[in-house]
Amino acid sequence: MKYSIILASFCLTTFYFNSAKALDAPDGAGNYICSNQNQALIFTVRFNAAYENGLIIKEAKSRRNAMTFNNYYGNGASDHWKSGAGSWISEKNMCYLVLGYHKKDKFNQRLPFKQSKFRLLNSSTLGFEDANDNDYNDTVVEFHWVN
Ligand SMILES: [Ca+2]
Ligand SMILES: [Ca+2]
Repeated sequence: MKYSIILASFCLTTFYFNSAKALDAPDGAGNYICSNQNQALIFTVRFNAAYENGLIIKEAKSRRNAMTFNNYYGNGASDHWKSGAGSWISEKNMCYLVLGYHKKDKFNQRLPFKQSKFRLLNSSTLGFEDANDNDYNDTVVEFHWVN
């Protein structure tokens, strides 16, 4: 009994630290970004990819999809997606996770999405990679705080 409690707290602690690591940097250096009491965030998404790319902005706490973008929106991508390249303004006082996905093809309902690697290109730009050339420009999202 004692051991299972110790094991459970160990697992929870490990999980906490792993999640905390993934949710790096409250100042926006990472894919975890918060608006604040006075300022919303504006996200501007562009694509430079032949493969199907999707970008999902999730509310960090609820994991609810707040906004989704797809480079084949209106051109074959399923209508779960809300937009092609473009901008979206967040709520205030909310934290978001920005996640990129891609398929190894143009839109193709039979292929699964894979999560894309990302890199902070500068202090306000995240780039995602859908292949091996490591240009990290396949999906690019800029974010700024706005009043
Ligand atoms: Ca690339
Ligand atoms: Ca590219």
